[in-house]
Amino acid sequence: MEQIKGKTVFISGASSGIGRACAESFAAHGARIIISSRKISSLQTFADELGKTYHVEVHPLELDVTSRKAVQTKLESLPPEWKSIDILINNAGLALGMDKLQEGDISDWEAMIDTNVKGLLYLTRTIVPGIIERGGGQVINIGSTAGIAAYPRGAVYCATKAAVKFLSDGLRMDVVDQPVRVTNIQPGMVETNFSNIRFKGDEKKAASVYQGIEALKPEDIADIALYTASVPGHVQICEVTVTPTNQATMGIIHKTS
Ligand code: 8X3
Repeated sequence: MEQIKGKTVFISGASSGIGRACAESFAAHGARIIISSRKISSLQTFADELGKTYHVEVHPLELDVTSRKAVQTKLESLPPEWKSIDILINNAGLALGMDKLQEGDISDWEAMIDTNVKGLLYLTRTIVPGIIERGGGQVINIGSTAGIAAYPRGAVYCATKAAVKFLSDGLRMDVVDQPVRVTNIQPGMVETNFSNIRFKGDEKKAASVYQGIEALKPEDIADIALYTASVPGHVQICEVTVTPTNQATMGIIHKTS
């Protein structure tokens, strides 16, 4: 198995949900972690907790991935001991609104495209050349089952996740002659603040998404990310699609209530 211990892992959107769970699981296996998020306040406390619990180094980085300039300058100005990133986890992403396309809020679309697609691209473009130069590593993108098939009132979100799938596939082709693995993890329903953000704080609506079904937990996705990074170096897990047992597709969900 590949050694996680001592690897430097960069995680975007690490202050909550899947990103936070990935930080925990990689730290628990001895990785050094750069946790990045727009909100530095919660990151600092989380960094301290991780460092204390797992005795690993953690570097919190305030970063808005939608800003091309910020991605470039903040990555360039990382302290030297944090510059050699081995694993990039492109997790930052969001859904906003559930409107018919013809009635959609254009600023919601822009926020999703800027974060889920452009943010992922900016980080990939900035970090992958160094990964290649240093002799290899891995990019783990957090896609979605929404990237496999569209669903009503989700066209733009689904399109951004389809972009994540094709950017993963394309990058895998472009680094095929390098020891760089590219993995796209496509989760179905995961209980995080995803729906709360999508429904802009309407907690009732958000809670109803997960009522009557045992949704995936962020830790389930983090376990998979860790597994894909732990398999031997000659093994590339290209894509993982994972849903709760009672979810077959976005539209086919068995709920008990
Ligand atoms: C989240 C999955 O089905 O809510 O990426 O769009 S879904």
